[in-house]
Amino acid sequence: MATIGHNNLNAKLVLLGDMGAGKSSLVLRFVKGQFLEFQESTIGAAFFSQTLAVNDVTVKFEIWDTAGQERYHSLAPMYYRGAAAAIIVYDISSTDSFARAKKWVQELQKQGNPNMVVALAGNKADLEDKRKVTAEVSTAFSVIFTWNPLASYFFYKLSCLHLFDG
Ligand SMILES: Nc1nc2c(ncn2[C@@H]2O[C@H](COP(=O)(O)OP(=O)(O)O)[C@@H](O)[C@H]2O)c(=O)[nH]1
Ligand SMILES: [Mg+2]
Repeated sequence: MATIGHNNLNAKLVLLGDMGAGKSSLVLRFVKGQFLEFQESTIGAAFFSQTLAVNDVTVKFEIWDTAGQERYHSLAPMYYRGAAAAIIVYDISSTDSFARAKKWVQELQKQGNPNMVVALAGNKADLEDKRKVTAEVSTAFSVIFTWNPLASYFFYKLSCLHLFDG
């Protein structure tokens, strides 16, 4: 949940998505501005924080980077419960990762905080020539729409390989 102090806001952010989609890479970009070609798999979940100044408010993101493997699935509610925002990451070159992303949308719909800001991130945009996921994005969105028309939701096409470069 986002909590406000004197011009300070703490926001819990959770990353969900299939193993290998690029969740840890996205966090590494956001927190350190780096990219690792051989990013190690996350075990369980990892915690990071990043503070940003937005206008005259300081936002401290408390970030939970989850593992993605099915065997850790039962732990996920611990991380998304009370989160102000969730980023569901998939790999545009993997239909399996997109199927998994849709499952996360449905799980948040059933069990997540209804005011949560949800972003769907189609990662590895640099692999455009290997793209497998195209117009299907709208199907995931129709779920979010019917879930809560007042909630905020976003879609990003991104590449951790190039993100924030230059
Ligand atoms: N080409 C490309 N590879 C990426 C991108 N983002 C992540 N990767 C690679 O994909 C693999 C899995 O990334 P990782 O962040 O560990 O995925 P996670 O399991 O979702 O945390 C790693 O080898 C990354 O280097 C991207 O935007 N483009
Ligand atoms: Mg990871």
